[in-house]
Amino acid sequence: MPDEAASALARNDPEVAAIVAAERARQTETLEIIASENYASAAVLEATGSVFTNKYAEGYPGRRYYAGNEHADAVESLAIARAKALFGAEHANVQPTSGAEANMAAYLAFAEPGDTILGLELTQGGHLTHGSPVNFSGRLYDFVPYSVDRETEVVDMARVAELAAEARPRVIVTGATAYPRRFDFAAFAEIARAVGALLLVDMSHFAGLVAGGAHPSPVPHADVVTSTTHKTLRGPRGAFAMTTAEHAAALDKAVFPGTQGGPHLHSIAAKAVAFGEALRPEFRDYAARVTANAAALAEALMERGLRLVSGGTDTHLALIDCGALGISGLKAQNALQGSGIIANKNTIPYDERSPFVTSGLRIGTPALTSRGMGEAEMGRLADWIARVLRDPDGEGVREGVRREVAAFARQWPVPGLSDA
Ligand code: DSN
Repeated sequence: MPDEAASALARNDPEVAAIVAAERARQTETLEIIASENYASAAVLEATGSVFTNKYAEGYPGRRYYAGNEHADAVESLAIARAKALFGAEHANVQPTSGAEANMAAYLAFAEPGDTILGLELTQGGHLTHGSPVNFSGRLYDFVPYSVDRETEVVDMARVAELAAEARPRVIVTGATAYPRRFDFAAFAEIARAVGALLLVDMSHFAGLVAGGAHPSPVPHADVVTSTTHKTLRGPRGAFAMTTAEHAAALDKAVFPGTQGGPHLHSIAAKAVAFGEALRPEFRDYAARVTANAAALAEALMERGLRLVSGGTDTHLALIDCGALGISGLKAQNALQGSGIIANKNTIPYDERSPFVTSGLRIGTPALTSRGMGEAEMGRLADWIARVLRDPDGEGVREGVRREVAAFARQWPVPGLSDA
C-alpha cells in the first residue's frame, strides 16, 4: 500500500491501521510456506487500492449497464488481452472474483443441475468446488470422485477412464489444491473426448508455473481453464477463466449475469498488472526457481527421514506425511507456527484422521521464492521443519527455531512491503 494511503488509514482509523501494521510485521517476520499464498508486488497492491474501487460496470467492455466506463473498458480490455497473450488462449474472462466463482460459472456454462461431473476426491487433494458434498458443486451436480493409486499416490488414469466410461459425465475436472504431481492433460482430454465430456482444468495452484514455462499448459487440451490470480501467479486476490472461441459466449454469460453482478474493477486493474508482470522474462526465472526450490526442499526433507506423499514433487508444493512421525497435521501446523514457520495441515490420500486434524502438512515455495530465497535456504528450512516435527512438544526446540527463523526472515525483503 502506498505510504499516502497508509497514513490516511492511520489518521482515519488507527484501530484498523494498527491491525494492518501487525499483519505486515507478521508477513515480514515469519517464513510463509502455505502453498497457495504469495506476495503481490507493490504495483499490484497499488492497483488493488486504486479508484476503480468506486466504479460499477456490470456488463463487458463496450456493453455496460452503467455510464462512465471508458476507463473501466480500457483496463478490463487490457487485462483480457494480457491473459490471452500470457496463456495463448482464444478467450479470457477476467471478472470472476474467486476460484470458487470461476468454477461455479464454468459448471453453469457447460452443465445442467443434476448432470454428472468427475472430480478429484477432496481428501486426496481436490478442491471444495470439485464436488464436495458440503459445497454448491456437490449439492447441485452429481459428482463422481476419482482417486490416486494407494501405492504411488498419483492419479490412476486407468481408473479415471473406467469411471468416465461408466458414469458418462458431462464434464471432467482436473486440478487440485494439494497434489504434488503434474496432471496429464492430454490423457484427460482423450478420456473426455471418448465419452463426450468437456474438460475443465482448474489451474489455480500452478497457473504461475504455466505462465513462466515451468509446467505444461492445460490450455491446448482443455475446453475451459479456470484459475485464481493470487497463488503462484502472484497477482491480486481474484480469478479468471479461459476458453475457446466456440464457448466464449457461454462462459461470459455464465460469469455475468449468471453468477456475478458488478465486476471488481480494482481487482481487474491489478490482474492486468499481474499478467503484465508475468509476461516479463524475469517471471520465467521466478517460475523455474519456485519448482527448483520445491524439489530441493522435498529432497532435503526426505534426506532427514520425512516421508512425502508420492515421494516428492514436480510442482511448487509437497505434502509431508506427519502420521509417519506419529503426529497429526494439526499438531505439526501448530508446532511450526510457534516457530515462525507458517504452513497448513492437509489430508493425505486415504487419511484416517478427520479433515480438521489430518495426517498431512502441505508446504510450498512460491512466497519464499518471491523473497529471493534459493536452494541453499531450502536446506536451512528443511532443518528447522525436521527439528520441530521430530519434537513438536519441545518448547526449547520451538523457541530456538523461532529465534533463528525471525533473525533469518528479517534478512529477506518482502515484495510489496519492503519495496513499496
Ligand atoms: N484455499 C485454497 C488453497 O489453499 O489451496 C484453495 O481454495
